[in-house]
Amino acid sequence: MVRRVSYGNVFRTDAVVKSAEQMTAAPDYLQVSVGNTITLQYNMDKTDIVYGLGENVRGINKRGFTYISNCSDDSSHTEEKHSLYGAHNFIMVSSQKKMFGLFLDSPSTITYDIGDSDTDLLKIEAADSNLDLYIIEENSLIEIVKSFRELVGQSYMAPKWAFGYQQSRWSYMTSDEVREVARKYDELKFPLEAIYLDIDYMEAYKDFTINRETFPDFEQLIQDMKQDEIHLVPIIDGGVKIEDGYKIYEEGKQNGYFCKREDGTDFVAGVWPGKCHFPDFLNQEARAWFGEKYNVLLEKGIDGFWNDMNEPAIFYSEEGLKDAFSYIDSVKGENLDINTVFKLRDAVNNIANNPDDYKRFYHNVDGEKIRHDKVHNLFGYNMTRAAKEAFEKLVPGKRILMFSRSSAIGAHRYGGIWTGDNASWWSHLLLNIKMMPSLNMCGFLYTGADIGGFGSNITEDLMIRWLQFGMFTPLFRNHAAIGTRHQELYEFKQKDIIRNMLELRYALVPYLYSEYMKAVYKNEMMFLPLSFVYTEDEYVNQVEDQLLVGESIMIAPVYQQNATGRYVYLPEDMLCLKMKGVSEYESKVYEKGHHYVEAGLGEVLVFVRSGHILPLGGKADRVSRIDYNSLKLIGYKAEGKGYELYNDDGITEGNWDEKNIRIMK
Ligand code: MIG
Repeated sequence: MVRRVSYGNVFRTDAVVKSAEQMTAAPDYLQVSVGNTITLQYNMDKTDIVYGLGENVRGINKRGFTYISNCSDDSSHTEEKHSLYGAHNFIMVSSQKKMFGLFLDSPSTITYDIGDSDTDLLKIEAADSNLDLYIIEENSLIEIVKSFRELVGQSYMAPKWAFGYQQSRWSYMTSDEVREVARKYDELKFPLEAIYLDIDYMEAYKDFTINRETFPDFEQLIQDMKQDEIHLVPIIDGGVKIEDGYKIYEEGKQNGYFCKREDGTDFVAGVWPGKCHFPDFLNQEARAWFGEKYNVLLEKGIDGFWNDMNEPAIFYSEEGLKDAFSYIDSVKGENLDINTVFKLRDAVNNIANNPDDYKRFYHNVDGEKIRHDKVHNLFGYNMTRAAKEAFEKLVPGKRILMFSRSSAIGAHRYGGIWTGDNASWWSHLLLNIKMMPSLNMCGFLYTGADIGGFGSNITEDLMIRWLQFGMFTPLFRNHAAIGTRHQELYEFKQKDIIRNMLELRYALVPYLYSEYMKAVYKNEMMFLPLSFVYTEDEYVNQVEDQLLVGESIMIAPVYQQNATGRYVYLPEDMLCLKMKGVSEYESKVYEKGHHYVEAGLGEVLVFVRSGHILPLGGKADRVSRIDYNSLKLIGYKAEGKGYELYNDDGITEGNWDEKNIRIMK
């Protein structure tokens, strides 16, 4: 049951697509106080577990820290950070007495102090006192998630090809470099589905332009790649360069589509191209206008995009720069002591992503002028929406790959997300594992991290272990930052292991795509914590490094340097597949309980659940080349049981159709 309590005059985020029963007050177990802010408090028992909050640091059980919904461009995802790129305000409490979910529908900054200041208290504070609070009560966590997801609407549906392996780097600088990546993958018979174009394909970082010096044959490149069934996926940034004669700039200025200062002039922010304006994505007309621009690339044959810098990231504002320079001038020639030297450093450091800048510009929402900081968390969401709404007009019925860096709940209907600038650290592989179920709870199903890590230098063992987890995530993209060691898979020595892992991914696609599509249609999760399913088993509450992927399997990734195996907890007897490759694996039954399971560098552990079947394909180097007629079924205690395999053409947007289900026995 979903009920709603409204406080004040709520800004329409369009996160919710369904009505809910209206109540005048929140249930007794929540203490609510309303002033300039709204505070909700809940007294937790020692054993209460708190789930949700989507894209965030730390574990699956969020208890024991403070998380803040405030979309941030922060490329250092360390444990002490309170905010990443998304604002995912869905939280669930699971206690022995009671189980409930809350969705705070508000664009405001919201702080979740989950037993941080006081171990027994859950304290949620919304910085703005206008809020729609949804209370969701069901008999299980899975049902709470389902009710919540019905409330916010069906998740974005990615094309099937986007389940292939994708290679990215900031940046492949020229057309030749792109061709070389494709050639090297083909030479080694490494499967590959897409190559990414980061900011350098553009002319001077201007959205919807092509650098003709470095990509003179852009159109031919797309066609040649298409011949080889490789998709090119260009990046689109949130800021539009100020430059006379640049069409997007001229049109935006003329029509008043950019965010404005209080005095009505267009707000200026420094981003990649230097001085930029921000399209007013909260304005319907501006959204339609910007969205239509994707056609420049669609027309050339592009069918996938990633939206970046849409928190929005601001390197500096004109106002911020002025303040910084005037401070620098004021201390110039001084004998700088400990205080002044720190102030000087801060003056420079604070010009980027400064919260003051978010108070310096305004949106025009249906004629109403709204200061950005009040609706900050909706910017990336509405950039993605701009694209998706345009795709619906430009290429009706066709699925286009779209994922974003910044997001809020609501955006899950328009695109996927990637989890931003992680690093080549073992701890970030573990973070990737732990984040997946939380993202799924919030409706982000087409999602994944930069495999191998974005920042820092990769090592070979970390790359292989990361592939072994990433092979289960819908977005399976290797991406790295400029200046870091190259991590295209042909750079590594153990090529047979790597090829086997890529082939294994393609063999898993029939199952993964099936589970993904069912999760989309049925508002379910694809990645589940064990505790959501094995509800009678108390120990599983502590297991955060193993996950259920779909209905048939449990995975237990190795995420430690030099490890040649790991401890695994089995909540029931399962069949362990130790997979070296598509047809090379040992299988062994493990009983319920704790086990140490060996897994050498080339081996992936997949556990088939009792009463379930895992369908496995053969080798394929493109998604379209997967042979669905020769799927092998691996079952455990599954006599008389079947697996419902979902499959469709992978490119048409549609509705649930029983014809797409095949029972595999
Ligand atoms: O400030 O486009 O998260 O994936 O490679 C960095 C360059 C801007 C941040 C993205 C990253 C991308 C990078 N971008």
